[in-house]
Amino acid sequence: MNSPKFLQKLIGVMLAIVFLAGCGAPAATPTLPPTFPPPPPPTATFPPPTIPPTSIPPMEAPETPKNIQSSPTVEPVLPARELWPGNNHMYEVVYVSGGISWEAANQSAQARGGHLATIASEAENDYVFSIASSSEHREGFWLGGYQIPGSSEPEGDWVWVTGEPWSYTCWDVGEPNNNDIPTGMAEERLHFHWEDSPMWNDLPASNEVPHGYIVEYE
Ligand SMILES: [Ca+2]
Ligand SMILES: [Ca+2]
Repeated sequence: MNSPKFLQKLIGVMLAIVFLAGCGAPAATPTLPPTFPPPPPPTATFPPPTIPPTSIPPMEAPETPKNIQSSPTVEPVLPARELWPGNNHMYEVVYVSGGISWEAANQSAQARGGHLATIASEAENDYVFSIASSSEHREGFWLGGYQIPGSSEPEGDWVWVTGEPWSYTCWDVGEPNNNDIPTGMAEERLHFHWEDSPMWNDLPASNEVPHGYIVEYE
């Protein structure tokens, strides 16, 4: 019974069994965990928000600084005009922050209906100085005196813009000196030398250091 043929058949049957066992229905593919996390669910897309035009405030033009002006600031220092009982004239102090020349001040005073203040007496000088003075030691305000061209220097032929007599003077010590320091220019216009002094000085007509003038209304 244990012939080679029998053994061969036995081996063949066993191989067939093994073959069928290994080659039967394909084994189910093992479920492997995903290598990468699943993609996130698509996010909902929303249209860009729309803002009603009415909710957007209109662009406003930049505000112009009120304290910056292209021309000199002209403003009265005191209540518009003051009456001096000494002659019943009105006086007005006009402050020009950037300075002003005598010629410009003279024209401005006339445009206001008056003239640069003319001083006929010590009482008038004291009064006019009292309304124009301050504790600041700066060049004082223009007055209505000037020197006729070609006059003898430094004191010859000073006159008032009104033509009234040049009878009273209140020159500061050493003035008039007809010498603008440091330019050396001739001086032929009148002003209070300093804000804190009633004394006078002569200055060039083009000088713009005085920061105001005094108008007299008759
Ligand atoms: Ca002079
Ligand atoms: Ca002078």
